[in-house]
Amino acid sequence: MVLGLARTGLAVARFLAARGAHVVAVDAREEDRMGPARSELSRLPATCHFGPERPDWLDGVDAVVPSPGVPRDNPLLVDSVRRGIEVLSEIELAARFSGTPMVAVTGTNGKTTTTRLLAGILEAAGLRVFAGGNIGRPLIEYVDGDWDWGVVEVSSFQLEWVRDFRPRVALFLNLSEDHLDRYDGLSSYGAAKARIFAAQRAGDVAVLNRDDPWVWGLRAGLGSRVVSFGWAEAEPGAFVAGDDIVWRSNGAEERFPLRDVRLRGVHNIENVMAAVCAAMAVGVDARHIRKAARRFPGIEHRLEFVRELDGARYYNDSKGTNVGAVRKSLASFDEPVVLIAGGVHKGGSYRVLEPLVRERVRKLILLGASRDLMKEELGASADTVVVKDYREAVRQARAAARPGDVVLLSPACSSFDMFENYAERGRVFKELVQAL
Ligand code: UMA
Repeated sequence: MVLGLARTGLAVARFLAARGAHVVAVDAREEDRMGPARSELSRLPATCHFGPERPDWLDGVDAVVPSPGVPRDNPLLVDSVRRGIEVLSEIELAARFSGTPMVAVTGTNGKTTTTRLLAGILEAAGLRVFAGGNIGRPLIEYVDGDWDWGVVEVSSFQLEWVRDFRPRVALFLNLSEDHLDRYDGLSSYGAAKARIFAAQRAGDVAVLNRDDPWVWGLRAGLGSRVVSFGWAEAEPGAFVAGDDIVWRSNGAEERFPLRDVRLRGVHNIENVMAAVCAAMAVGVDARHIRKAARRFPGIEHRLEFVRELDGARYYNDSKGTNVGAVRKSLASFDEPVVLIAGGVHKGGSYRVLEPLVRERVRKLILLGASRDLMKEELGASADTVVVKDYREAVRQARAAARPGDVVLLSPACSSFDMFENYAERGRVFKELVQAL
């Protein structure tokens, strides 16, 4: 059974059908809301069920592959567990069929930047490499390719149902509140992410953030070799000394000049340190790392510079979908910030942003489903206005910004109240800013 039929589910159904399986394809959407997926499924050897789940759909099913967006309390998953039917995530299925060694990257923030940078480093070293997973294209689509290495961004959702998924190098970048609509607290969210290390063995490498107490606390329980990154000197791993990132292990040392890093923000230095640790563990020559770091421009929707207008600089950080990300984004600017935020509330509190908002935000512009809650929690810390849509938000931002300011879209929320996804939100914001 393939449960959930969007990007992941369709790719899994295609993969299984190509290997001779009969697929039971299930989605909670009604048939007339399935879009182009419906016609693709009709060409596969598949029995399709749409709409509210029924337990008899599981009859005769050998295994269930849920999409990342399907929560553990979905009735078909609860029933599968009760009936002893194996549940495995798409990355678990892919790992069982793939012989490609993998570097896997998880953490609340920085995953995509680190994944792309690492793929760039391995490419610069002449390796055939793919970058897949949560980043956009499901891992299962790379199983049949001819690769030296794969770099996989993995989310907590994808790690909920893994057993034998065994990355040779696994990175856990950081943990802060996110997805509390799906987990009952930080530790169950973190525990799902920590499954990235579950199948690792002695020859494998775990890359941990020494400055994140929750992540660093995992080190004692791991079966793999621990390498770490952090701001203060320690080894084996990476730290910052003077104008360099320094990597040190067993008497060997390499230096990576900070001036080569084009990315903005202290958190990006952490992402580069993590990538250095992973690339060194893979065995890449340090000069390829330096070359790839110099070339890496960053990723779209993550502190992405849009334009300068009347002396104010506009940044699109639509991928800042949780408070941890917004905190790091705000901390990246010394200039006064006009902040646009709001969207779908994911649980948790915005109050952790209070000190930074008070210190840096000239004007807070709120919109979307969470606007009233955000106003209640942050409104006293900055001059705040609530607006109805993005056009109005961008107009107000322009009016509030003075020369030298930064206008920043960094929502702390997901986008599904007004957009298809964060990428569409970011594109709309950029278009409105360009049209000013
Ligand atoms: N569905 C059900 N029953 C349910 C819940 C959902 O049938 O109980 C169905 C929906 O009707 C829909 C499908 O499941 O048809 C949606 O599945 P999905 O949400 O897993 O969507 P995919 O397109 O397969 O995208 C997933 C990831 N989505 C999520 O984790 C929510 C994508 O990550 C990922 O890029 C893609 O697989 C490929 O690996 C996105 C994301 O938001 C970017 N990730 C979160 C994040 O980064 O914070 C974790």
